[in-house]
Amino acid sequence: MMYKLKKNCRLCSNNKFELILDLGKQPTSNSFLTKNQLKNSEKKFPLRLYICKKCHHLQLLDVVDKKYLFSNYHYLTSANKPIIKHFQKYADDMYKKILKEKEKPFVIEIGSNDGTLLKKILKYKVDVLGIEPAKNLARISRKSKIKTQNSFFNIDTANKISKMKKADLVLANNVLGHIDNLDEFIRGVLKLLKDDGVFVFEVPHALELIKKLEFDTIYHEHISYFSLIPLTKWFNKYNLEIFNVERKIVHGGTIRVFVSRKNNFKIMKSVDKIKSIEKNYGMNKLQTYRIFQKQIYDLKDVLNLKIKKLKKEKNIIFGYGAPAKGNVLLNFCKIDNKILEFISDTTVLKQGKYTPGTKIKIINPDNLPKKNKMIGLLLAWNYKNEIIKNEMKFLKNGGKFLIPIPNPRIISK
Ligand code: DWN
Repeated sequence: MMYKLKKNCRLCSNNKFELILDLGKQPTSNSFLTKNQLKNSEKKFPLRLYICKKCHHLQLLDVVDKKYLFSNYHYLTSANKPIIKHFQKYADDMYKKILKEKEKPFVIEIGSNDGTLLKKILKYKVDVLGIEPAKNLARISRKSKIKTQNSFFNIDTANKISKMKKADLVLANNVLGHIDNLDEFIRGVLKLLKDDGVFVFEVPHALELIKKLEFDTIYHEHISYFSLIPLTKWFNKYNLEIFNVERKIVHGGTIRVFVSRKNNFKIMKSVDKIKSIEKNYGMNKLQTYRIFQKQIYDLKDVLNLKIKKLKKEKNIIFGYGAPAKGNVLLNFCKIDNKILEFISDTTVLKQGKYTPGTKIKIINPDNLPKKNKMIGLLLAWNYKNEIIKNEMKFLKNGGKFLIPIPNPRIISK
């Protein structure tokens, strides 16, 4: 079964929703194509964001089978230098805040990707275990001497591991949003954790998505889009509480959430602070999302008009970065290989392949033609600052960037 329609909210089980944004039928955004696959027809699925009318949790109800999404995965944590830096600080922070005082601490990361974070935690002489469903990524992680179980995380995996050893710290970064059955997931985490263990996870913050119009981060892998208020009620059902939250700038704005069994830790001011920011922005008001929907359709029109004008002025427009989110934007705005000549990307796994739905060839940035009037549509806009710093020569030679989110605009030297 490749696809199913969910009927109940993943956090509160309510069955009343409001459709917030319909991005049309799209291919899954990490299904990059080989040259031979170009002639085949592509599987497309509805991509629609809903809000639960009871707890206001944002989620997809069109669920694509996780084996189809994750068994051979193109996203490599280590392909992005800014993320490697982010995970270095993350590892230092976990050691200082949670692991330093522990005797022989044990850390488990669910969705450990290529082991980038666990490799940095390992340096603190901490026992680590990765759980990663994608074969290609588990293989890379093991090469870095990270004990890695190649499987999806579920209650059976949790039972087997917890019989051997319980964890002081369970991590899950950009994973919770990918989980269809969150209740089974958290029951599994509870099995892994020592009584005073801590569950730390990082997820894109739904507030940033709505506020900064980050509609391209809505894709089939991302089933849930989290805010603190609905999460707090959900954790309460499991005798868990959020005792700290930190806002991070990566991936368009994420929250790092610290959870433990009730009364293990003093609840920090950061929790109420972020809840009030969510409330003040109207994250629990349907009107907020009706405005968001109109803003996205306006953004699409402005971007397409800008591109049309740039093409008319004989500019060469190419895609800069081939992130999963880039494919959502390209398919929703109908920007295909007739508009973008190619896309450059540093991920070797993606080079030589083609984007799903729009069939644009992905090239190594070293092969970017040195021509005048080159304009890079910055699909990897979440790394704008780092990329501009690295591409000063491109800008000095007259190159420009077209930043699509939150308002389409040109950046030049
Ligand atoms: O949730 C997820 C997020 C965390 O990462 C995953 N489901 C999938 C993935 O989403 P993404 O593909 O949108 O992630 P990135 O990290 O925004 O992708 C950036 C892309 O841009 C990569 O393919 C690498 C490329 N890149 C580049 O070509 N030049 C990145 C940088 C920094 C560069 O200088």
